[in-house]
Amino acid sequence: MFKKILIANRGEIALRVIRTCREMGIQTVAVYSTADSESLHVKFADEAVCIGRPASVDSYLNVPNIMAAVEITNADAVHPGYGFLAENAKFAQICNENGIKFIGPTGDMINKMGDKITAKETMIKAGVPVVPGGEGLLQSLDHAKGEAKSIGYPVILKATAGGGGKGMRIVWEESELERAYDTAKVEAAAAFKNDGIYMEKFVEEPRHIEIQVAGDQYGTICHLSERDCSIQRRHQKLVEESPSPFMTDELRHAMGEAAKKAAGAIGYESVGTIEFLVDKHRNFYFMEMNTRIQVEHCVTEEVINFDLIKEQIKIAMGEKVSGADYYPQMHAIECRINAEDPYNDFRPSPGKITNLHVPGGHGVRVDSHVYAGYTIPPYYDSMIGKLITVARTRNEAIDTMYRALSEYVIEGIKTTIPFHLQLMQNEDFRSGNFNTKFMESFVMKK
Ligand code: MV4
Repeated sequence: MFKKILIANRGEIALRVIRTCREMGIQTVAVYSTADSESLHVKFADEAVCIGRPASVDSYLNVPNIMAAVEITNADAVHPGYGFLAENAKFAQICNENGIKFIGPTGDMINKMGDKITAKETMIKAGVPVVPGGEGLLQSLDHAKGEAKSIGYPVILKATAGGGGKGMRIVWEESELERAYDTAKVEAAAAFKNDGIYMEKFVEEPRHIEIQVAGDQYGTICHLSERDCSIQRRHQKLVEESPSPFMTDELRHAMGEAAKKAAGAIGYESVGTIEFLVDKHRNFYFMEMNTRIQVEHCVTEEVINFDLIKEQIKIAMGEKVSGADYYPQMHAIECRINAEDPYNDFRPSPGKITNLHVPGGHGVRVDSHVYAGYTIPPYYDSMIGKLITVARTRNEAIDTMYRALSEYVIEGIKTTIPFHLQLMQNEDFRSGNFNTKFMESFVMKK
């Protein structure tokens, strides 16, 4: 049904979408900023339109410019990728109102999950477990004190317009509450133009395990099992895998059913992800929903042998999902290759790639938009590629990852490859003994 898709994104995800469109016989339009004219997504698309200056607000976030590119190329759908406009309800609405299909959920679904208190209330009504704590906005410091007393310390303050860890404050005892309350409110107002904050019990040393879901416009939702994303640093994921080493068949079933209920509660249409916190007793709690395709979708693709971008496009074209759930048949691990210096606090390291050798061989997948001679611009995310390995067992996937990382040559810039090499040899990582605090105590060996 779609003849031409405009990809409102850049980098590896733009390339990822172009590849699937090619296989489906769909024409592609790339958009690019003046900093990205030499980028591979521009070269690989059937057409390309420059949409503005390097700063994201002038190009990849500039809705009028993107809509103009849609109009001049006569595209009939927009794929937003992740980041940028992927969870912008207004953009989704503008596309759909102009007869351009936004490949994702409706603006209304994005809004229902975008406000965290609304999302939490929806989950409670749907019977999805949420972290115990206050329902609704905190009205005053006294209100916060009362709630914290009944929840029991430690508690966490979160911005209702937040997400992804921005503007959170952990409070260990009442003496810290006033300061935390004030700063959380000021930060939320500055970051999200909405100073609404709420309180939850602070779950200590949780794992971050998310469930991939896919829903169609006929109300059918299936789950595609989990990804473990506990290896993160400052809310940036570094490694993701499926299945989770912490998972049991019973927990997967319970989380899968909860994820379907969560998506079903808003009549979700498209591919999406329900994020859960999982404590050491395997209690799980809804955290938030990502109403987009995610960076780490590839590990799910590898363990269930399924093209999630193709599924997302087919759902947008009005096709049905299968109705069956999907279970991991393999083990996959993804290492994010960032232009950052792991020996120097993961400081960004943009610049020219002078020499490049990409790993290959059995069980190795590389999703990347860079090439020898390419200059990584300093304006955007530092991720320059994803290395994914797949094998029958976790140990084998780790061994393949170590081998592939050892083959990878990227010269001219610093990358996270040395970090991943050390992680693959780390005893706690190898034994699956980790949670979201893992990176707080990880130190690079010289
Ligand atoms: C929490 C939590 C502990 N208890 N909520 C971080 C991202 C945002 N989505 C919510 N986050 C957390 N919420 C309660 N009640 C701990 C985190 C958290 C975290 C979660 C997932 C992955 C990494 C994390 C790192 C620090 C804190």
